Amino acid sequence: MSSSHRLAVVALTTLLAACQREAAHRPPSPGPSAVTAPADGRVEVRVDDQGYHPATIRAAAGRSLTLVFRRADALNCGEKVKFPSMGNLERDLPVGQAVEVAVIVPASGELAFTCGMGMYRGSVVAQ
Ligand SMILES: [Cu+2]
Repeated sequence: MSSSHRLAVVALTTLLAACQREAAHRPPSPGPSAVTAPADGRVEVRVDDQGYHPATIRAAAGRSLTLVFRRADALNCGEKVKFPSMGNLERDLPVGQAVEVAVIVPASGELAFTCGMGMYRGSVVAQ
């Protein structure tokens, strides 16, 4: 194994360990963990070491929403957000910057989003 490969493995392992540690110590999340999308369809989602706030967004089936992700600090593993059911769409979330992702609420069920390693989880739930 080359040293750069070994470095990558160490970095990945460290990140994964941080994710798992956060998941294990996660207290009940502060504030509302679920919201109903407002009339204008813009939903602010804070990303911090407790995951996504809100983590559940309810909205009418088929409508368009704009999720506005804002990562609070670099001390969390939310540097990427992924949407597995949207062709694995992936966006970088630089600290403090608003990153908009346009989504369509599914006809039924939910549209999931996760951090890069799938530890933080959120969803848009059709209602
Ligand atoms: Cu993660």
